[in-house]
Amino acid sequence: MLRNLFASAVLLSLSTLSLAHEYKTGDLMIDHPWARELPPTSPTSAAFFILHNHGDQEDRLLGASTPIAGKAELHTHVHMGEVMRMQKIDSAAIPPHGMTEFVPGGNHVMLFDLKQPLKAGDSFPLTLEFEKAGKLEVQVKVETAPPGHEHQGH
Ligand SMILES: [Cu+2]
Repeated sequence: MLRNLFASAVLLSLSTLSLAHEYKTGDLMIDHPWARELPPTSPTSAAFFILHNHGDQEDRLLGASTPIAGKAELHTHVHMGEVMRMQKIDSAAIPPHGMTEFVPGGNHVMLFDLKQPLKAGDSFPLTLEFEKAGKLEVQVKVETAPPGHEHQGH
């Protein structure tokens, strides 16, 4: 019974798409959360967005969670000699009157143990937790290519 309730709650949030694809909480604005479509066999994916801070104080993204993945971690890419490797980070600062980008080849929210394939056109809920602004649920759109970004990093 609880399982069914949980499943329909997820389906419901999948079908409620907002038109303006940005979210606000306190002084923060979360612009265009998206994830790349991957083959159904892929057990992991990543979510991206741009965090704007319109306030006078730094805030920090502390973590993320989503019902479609077993685990979500904040990651960044670091240069290890010639190669780029992913590394888990504890938090990401968003400077006052500045922004922090989560983009392919840089910071991202890593999604492990996906419970459903990510298909272009779908969306899924992702809860972001900020040090000052608190928790906020956003809808992540699944897309085939980064929006407006031709440069895909490495
Ligand atoms: Cu990663």
